[in-house]
Order: sequence, then structure tokens, then C-alpha cells
Amino acid sequence: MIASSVARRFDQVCGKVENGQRLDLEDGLTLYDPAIPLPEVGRLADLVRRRMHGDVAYYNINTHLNPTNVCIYRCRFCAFRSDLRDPKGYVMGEEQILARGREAFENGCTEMHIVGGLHHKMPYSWYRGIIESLHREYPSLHLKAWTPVEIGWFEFLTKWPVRRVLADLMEAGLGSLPGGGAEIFHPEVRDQICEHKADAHKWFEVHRTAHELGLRSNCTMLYGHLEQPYHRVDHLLRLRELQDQTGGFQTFIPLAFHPDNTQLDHLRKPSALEDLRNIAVARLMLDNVAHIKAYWIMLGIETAQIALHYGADDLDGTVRHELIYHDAGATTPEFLSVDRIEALIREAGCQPVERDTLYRRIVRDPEDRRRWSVAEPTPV
Ligand code: V47
Repeated sequence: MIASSVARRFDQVCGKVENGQRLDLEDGLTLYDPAIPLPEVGRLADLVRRRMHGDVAYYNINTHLNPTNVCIYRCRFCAFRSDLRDPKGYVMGEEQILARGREAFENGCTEMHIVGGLHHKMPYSWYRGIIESLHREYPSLHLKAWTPVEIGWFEFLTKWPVRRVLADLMEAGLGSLPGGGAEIFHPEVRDQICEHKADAHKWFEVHRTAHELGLRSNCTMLYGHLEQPYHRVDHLLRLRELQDQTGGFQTFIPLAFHPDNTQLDHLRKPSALEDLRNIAVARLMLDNVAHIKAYWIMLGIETAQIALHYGADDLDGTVRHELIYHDAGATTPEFLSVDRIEALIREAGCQPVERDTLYRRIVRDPEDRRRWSVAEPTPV
């Protein structure tokens, strides 16, 4: 039986959600209280998800590019990074990068997600050149690239302000910013898992400036390591506050910590129940962010399918060349075909919609599936 005070608080949360009222810190903590059964939280999140998106579930055809894994930082949760002289370290050349662009084009991708390490020796022009050459050769491919961690590094390398760095990358062909580098904003946790890299202030400065320049971006939260529910709710409220001011976030992606090959490998991976609760709480707290993504690579296919009934309306994409999660022990496949991802969505009782990075519906040429056009203007 649920203790009566928690049950009372949860009833109040239910009333607020049913009446379309905004939830606060206390409400967020109630939703994370293990005394509240997960299906109850899921039911509420599903109510909001259906209000916003009906039974539609989005996906895209995308690929990843991590041009280098060499990184000056040693984030404790990261299995992907390498030291400069470690045999595992790599730096991709222009030919390899363009070959990835060609492969993406030939497979009908609409998006390339580009992030990487902060290499001790590579100049800003190398990072900019990746965007410029891919955009020149494959202009229809949307380049979702660089987190505030890289942008802060470019600021250091160029001595330019963030605004000028972003404007310069936009001129080269940058299409939007991915949600990475957010981890947990609260310094009690951030200082323990990635003390040297861009802090919350820098992360928000970069996204705010990007939104002011007309770029859309995503946001994430890395959970299941050293944080407590309070830190998660605080994280969500900080994102909601910027979104109230700019409206530039498109989607929120809760990221479950994968401990293998990291400095935190003594921790256990979050359970599917924790994953689903995080999806649901995000849907309920982030009332001003249009989409919640169940990143199947990280959740596993089965949990991602169920997440479509716990607040998520997007599965990310078909994905190719994902390294960050696979280096950290993810056992998911490296790729899903369009037929498979659509079948998974239908099996979950939803209607699949292919989108581009900006959530516009995509129509494919039936004669040549590599060719596509946008069916409608940006809905968010
Ligand atoms: O910032 C790193 C996380 C993020 C681990 O914008 C880890 O559409 C778990 O941001 N276990 C990068 N997580 C990935 C990311 C992302 C993914 C999918 C879609 C989008 C989007 C963005 O991955 C990092 C960090 O928070 N991460 N190592 C790990 N061992």
C-alpha cells in the first residue's frame, strides 16, 4: 500500500496533469518516489504524449560520424575516449569522412550526427573543414554537429566568442546541435563525473546563443550513475527554463548510463523500469519540449518499444556507426532497417512517420528510395 502522504501528493500531480497545469520540483520528486507504481506514472505520461502526438511515433534515417576519439578530457562515464598516444586513438582523414558522406547519401540518410573528442593537436580549421566539405559534397544531408563541449573548445582555440564560432559553423553548413554534453548539470554531481569540461553555464550559453541565431537543438540527461532524483529534477527544470525563453529545443533524450569500460564500471546499468520512469517523468516535467526520444541504441529495442507508451514519441533513427554506447557495452544491433523500425513502431500500436532532423515529414520517391522531399513545414 502507498503511504498516505505520498498517495496524496501523487493525486495532486494527477490533477495538475489532467488540467494541463505545470509541475514543480516537489511534483517531480513525487514522480520519482519508488512508492508510486511505475504504471501509474506511465499512464499520466501517455496521456500527455497522446494529447501532443496522438499515436504517431517518429523516426529518421540517420548515421553517426565520430571523426576522432582522442580527447583531452577524461570524463569518468566515457568508454569512447582515447589518450593521444594510445593505440586505440584515431583521427579520420578527409577521404574517410567524405566516404561516410557518400555512404549516408547512398543509404537515403537525411541526417549525420557528428561529435567527437577534443584532440590535443587538431586546429579549429580541421573541425570546421569536416562540416564544410560534407556540406559542399552532400548539401541535402543535415549536419547535426558538435555539443557545447566542442563549441567551448573552439572558443578556446579561436579566441572568438561563442556567437562568432556558431555563426562561422553555420556558414560552413552546420544544421543544428545535438543534445550531448549535458550529463547532469548540478555541480554536486558534474564535478565528480566530468569536472574539467564545459559546465552548466557554458552548456546553456551555447544552446541559448544557437537558438538566438535560429538553430534548433536537442537536450539530454545522463542518468543512472552518481546522481539522486533531486539532481534529475533540477536538470529538467533548468532545461524547461531556457525553453520558456527561446523555444529552441526540439527533443529531450534521457540517456541511461552504460558502465562497461568506464571509470565507473563498478556501477550497474539502470534497469528497464528505471529507464521507463525517466522517460515518463521527462514527458511530464518538460511540458514545453515537443518530443521525447527513446534512443533504442541505448535502451534496447524492447524497452524503446514500451517507452512509446510511457511518454516517448520518437525512436531516433535507423543509425549507422554508433560508437559511444557500443564502446560502453551496449548490446543493441548497429543498425535497423526502415522496414524493421516501422514494424517495431506498428507492433507497439503506433503509426510510424519518417521525419527529418527538424521533425518535418519526409516523403520518399517510390522509384528511388534514396530520393526524398519534405512534405510539410516545421511543426515545432
Ligand atoms: O554527452 C557517454 C552520453 C552522450 C556514456 O541529439 C554515455 O539527437 C551512457 O548526446 N553511457 C552523447 N551514456 C550522445 C547524445 C545523443 C544520443 C542520441 C541522440 C542525440 C540527439 C544525442 O552520450 C554524451 C553522454 O551524456 N554518454 N558515455 C556511457 N558510457
